[in-house]
Amino acid sequence: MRADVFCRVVDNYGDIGVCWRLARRLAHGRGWQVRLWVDDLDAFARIEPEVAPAAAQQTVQRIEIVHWRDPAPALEPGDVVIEAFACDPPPAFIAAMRASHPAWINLEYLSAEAWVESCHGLPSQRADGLVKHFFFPGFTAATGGLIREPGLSAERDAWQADAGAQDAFLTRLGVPGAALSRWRNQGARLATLFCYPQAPAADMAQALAALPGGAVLLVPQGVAPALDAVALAGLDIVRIPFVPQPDFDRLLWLADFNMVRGEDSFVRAAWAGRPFLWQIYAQDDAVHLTKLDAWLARYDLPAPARALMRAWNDADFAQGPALAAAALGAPVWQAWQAAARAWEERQAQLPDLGDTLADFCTELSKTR
Ligand code: TRH
Repeated sequence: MRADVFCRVVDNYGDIGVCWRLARRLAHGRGWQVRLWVDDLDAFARIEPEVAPAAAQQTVQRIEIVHWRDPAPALEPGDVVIEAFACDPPPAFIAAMRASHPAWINLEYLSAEAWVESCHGLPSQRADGLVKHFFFPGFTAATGGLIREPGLSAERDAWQADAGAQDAFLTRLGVPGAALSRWRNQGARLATLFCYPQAPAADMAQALAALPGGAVLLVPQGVAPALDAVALAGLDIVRIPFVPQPDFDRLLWLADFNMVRGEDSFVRAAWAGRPFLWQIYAQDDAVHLTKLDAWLARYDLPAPARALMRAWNDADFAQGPALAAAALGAPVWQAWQAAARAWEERQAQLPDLGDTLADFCTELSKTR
């Protein structure tokens, strides 16, 4: 199968993060010939350093990457066209699709809301004769599922068992020996922070510092700049570089506690099987809080952890430090760890989105 995947980087890294992961699943997992169209190669290069930002066309990890500019290069559509998040392929490309009639998918944003199940897979007939199908990621078997590579559990478990490799990795990221030793030998919690600017990061830093044993907090460059002015006795704040996606997974797998955001890092933190806080992407009219609650309703968390998750996404974090102290301290912490493992194990039973999407497209192609 030859697939064109279209990605417009609206903001941040999630759009390309999801598309790059999907492109690799289809190319490496299913042997598809994938062409990935991306409008912002600078953002792409931050999560995949093999990408050359100035190249009009290039091949990385057996995936053809096209810099999607205006006018778009005139290329023949493949068997499958996947547009991510309703990003609209170029008009000339759609005109060419009218001749070849590829399977056409709109990959939607992730949501735990119940209506997603009834919309997943629905066709939309266009006036020009083409049909677009809506494909929804999700948390149940009636959706497209979540991206999860087949070897993930084994790779993660081996990594989590290999303290030497973890230490070498953290040292390579610039984590000082003293911070490492604090985590390994003095009972400090190792946390990561990848959040939006409005996150109450300084308050959370206070809560981490107050933990028995304190904490080491790893923060990618540019994230939560206010932390640069924070100095607390119980907390080492360490700036780390942006890393390629596979290394970002390793980071999430080794930390005790991850604070993540958006869509892709949220799913990847869940796959770590460890407690995490999710900062959902804010939308107008607080629509995102409905989505957050829909997800919380599916995730059996101890009450203080649930309250902390809600507070982390609230404009008012007044109760946050007290909630963090309760959720990160014993015995809630142990219950949260167990809940994170249970959720991960349950979700791992569902098919991978790469497979469900590939199967869906293959079926559609038969009816072309
Ligand atoms: O960057 P995000 O906030 O992206 C978003 C936004 O919510 C966006 O509006 C929405 O359209 C999109 O998600 C789906 O957060 P997210 O989704 O977690 O994406 C970050 C990506 O960056 C993810 O693929 C992981 C990757 N990443 C690295 O590869 N290395 C790193 O060092 C870091 C910090 C992230």
